[in-house]
Amino acid sequence: MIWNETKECMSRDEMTHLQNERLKTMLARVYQNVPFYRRKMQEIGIEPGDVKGISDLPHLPFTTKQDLRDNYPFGLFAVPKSQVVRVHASTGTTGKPTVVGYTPKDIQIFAEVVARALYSAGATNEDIIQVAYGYGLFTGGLGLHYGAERIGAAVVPISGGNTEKQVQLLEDFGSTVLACTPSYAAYIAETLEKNKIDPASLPLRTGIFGAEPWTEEMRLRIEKGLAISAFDIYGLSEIIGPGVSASCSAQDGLHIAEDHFIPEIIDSDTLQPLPAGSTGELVFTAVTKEAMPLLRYRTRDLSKLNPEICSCGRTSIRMARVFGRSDDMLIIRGVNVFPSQIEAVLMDIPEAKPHYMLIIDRQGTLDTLEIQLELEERFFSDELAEMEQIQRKIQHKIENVLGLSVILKLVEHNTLKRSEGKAERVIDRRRS
Ligand code: DLL
Repeated sequence: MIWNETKECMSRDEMTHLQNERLKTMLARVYQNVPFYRRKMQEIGIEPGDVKGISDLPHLPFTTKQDLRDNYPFGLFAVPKSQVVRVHASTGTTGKPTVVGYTPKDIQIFAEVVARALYSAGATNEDIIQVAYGYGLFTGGLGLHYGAERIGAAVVPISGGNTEKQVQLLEDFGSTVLACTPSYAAYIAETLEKNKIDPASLPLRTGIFGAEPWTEEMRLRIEKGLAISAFDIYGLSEIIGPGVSASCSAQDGLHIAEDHFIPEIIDSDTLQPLPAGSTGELVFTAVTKEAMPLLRYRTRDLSKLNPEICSCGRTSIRMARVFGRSDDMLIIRGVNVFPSQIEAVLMDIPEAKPHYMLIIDRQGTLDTLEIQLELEERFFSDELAEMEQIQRKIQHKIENVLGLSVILKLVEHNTLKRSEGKAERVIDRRRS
């Protein structure tokens, strides 16, 4: 089902025309209203009138998270504060949070793009959507909330946490759609199992998960654990929040709402645009946002773009599942690994639970990677020999795929911290 066929199924020519017009309007607005952008454009001698359309994007300046911090809190707003009706912020681990603002029209666009994502996951006004993303400064809760209301579904705004209550409402209210992070979905699935509730007996049928990297292997795990179909939703506060893109029934990439957010893939080192199909850093230009339109925002997220028309009927460009951020890459004894590569191996091992931690340390001059992994209880044994055998088997598999020796610690059930929001699975002791 397609929420907005006019916009999601445009011909490429129509889409390019729309993007060209919207980009020109946006540039004129930011040049006029945001001193930061006027200065940046003056520095390179470009005026809005010089830009003919999206083919000129590579000549325009980037925006980075640091630019948002330097203009904290409201310095990049393109409208007077009287027109701003909401702010969100991403906490970030270091430094000041990044703040984003919305006008009433921005809130409408936000609801529209999340509505598209929900439809794309098969949700309709018949559904009861349990929103277990955090509500608050984080965009997940309110973003999904407004999108769910837009399609006319019944929203259960439970927010994140309180897992026993989540399970109770899944049973009592018969929620049909669950929206939360994939790591929290895995925790909810485990709680069902603990409470001896057969997921297939629940009305729950669909999940819309995102806000953190996850793998296809994890998606299959969650589908099984909750007896649902699971879909990927991507977004970031700086661009709008969730709904920048979402996967569809084809399960082959995420359709970008490119009438609002124009994507590019660049090489993070040379900053040059890469052709479709190459892996690199995602960059978005938010052309319709009123309060805080960003020009060529560098997301640090790694993906690739696929312009082929999808079997679902949407013509919008697709991005591959984000497998990590450029700053997530671990360099261990000279080998580059992304946590998601490790997850893919672990989730392919039947004995492994979807709960693991990666601990990187340095012994002398040597980096070490310790993987702590919980085992399915039925595989846990008092027999040392049996445990050693499982341990060797898993370790061998990981080392084979990663080309890196690791320390594998099989830990007892419930040892590792469960995630109720964005999972934190990496501790890098080399940095402390
Ligand atoms: O996480 C918005 C969101 C809420 C998306 C709910 C999906 C669902 P931020 O807190 O600003 O916003 O974090 C944005 O999270 O740059 C990615 O690194 C990561 N991320 C978001 N969605 C995905 C996803 C929200 N589906 C940052 N897959 C982004 C992988 C994701 N990473």
